[in-house]
Amino acid sequence: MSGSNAAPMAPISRETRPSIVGGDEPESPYPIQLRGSVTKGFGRGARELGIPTANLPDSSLPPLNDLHLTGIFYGFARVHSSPSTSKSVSGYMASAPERSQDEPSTTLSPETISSLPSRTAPYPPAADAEPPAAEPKTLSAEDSRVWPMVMSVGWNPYYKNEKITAEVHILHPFAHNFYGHDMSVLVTGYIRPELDYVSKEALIEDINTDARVALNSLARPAYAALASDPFLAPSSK
Ligand code: RBF
Ligand code: MG
Repeated sequence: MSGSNAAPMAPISRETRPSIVGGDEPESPYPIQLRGSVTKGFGRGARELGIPTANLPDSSLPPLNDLHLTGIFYGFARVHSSPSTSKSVSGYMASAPERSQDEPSTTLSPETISSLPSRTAPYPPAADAEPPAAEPKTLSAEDSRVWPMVMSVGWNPYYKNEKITAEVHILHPFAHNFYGHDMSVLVTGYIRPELDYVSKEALIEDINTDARVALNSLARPAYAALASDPFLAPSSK
């Protein structure tokens, strides 16, 4: 992935943004499969913006690096119910995990997708508000379902980061934080490049628009069907 920290400044008025992106069906190279153990980021998303993000480790990023495209993407994600068993990050998996027998397959209809709220914050509880559990935490059935997501890939020009990150904002209000859990992410399309902003409020507003655009875009049947893609099936771990 190449680029610089010089992102264009967002126009003052963003009222002209389209409410849906891409064609009626995902086109190559989408969908792109990412998988990794959720890492702790700056904690800035939840604390400062009210928009928590689950960060993917560097080892999960090769399929994105191949794209040579930074910016905001959309698709589906599942946080797997049990914490990652491996100490090292699991990274990108080329093949889908086995579907376990006892977990029901969850489907998301176009109607359900388009009626999901685009605002989910505040969630999950701040990590320091939840002391590390003695036993590994298992997520609830709701928290470990497939949900729509928006993902920011790049340098966060507004915050002038030095290192590229991939942060996933899942459109579901989680009951618990899920650091250390495996997350499968199916990227179905691109929304926009990263921009710099005159204010934090302007950035938040554009992220909320991204969420609305993602839900509208995912409600198209060919995209909604990907919520049941085997790659997103519950992990056998
Ligand atoms: N940061 C930016 O500096 N510019 C952006 O255009 C931008 N867009 C984002 C879009 C989405 C959907 C999300 C989840 C984050 C975005 N961010 C952007 C990153 C934001 O600054 C970051 O999540 C917080 O700084 C927490 O690390
Ligand atoms: Mg984060």
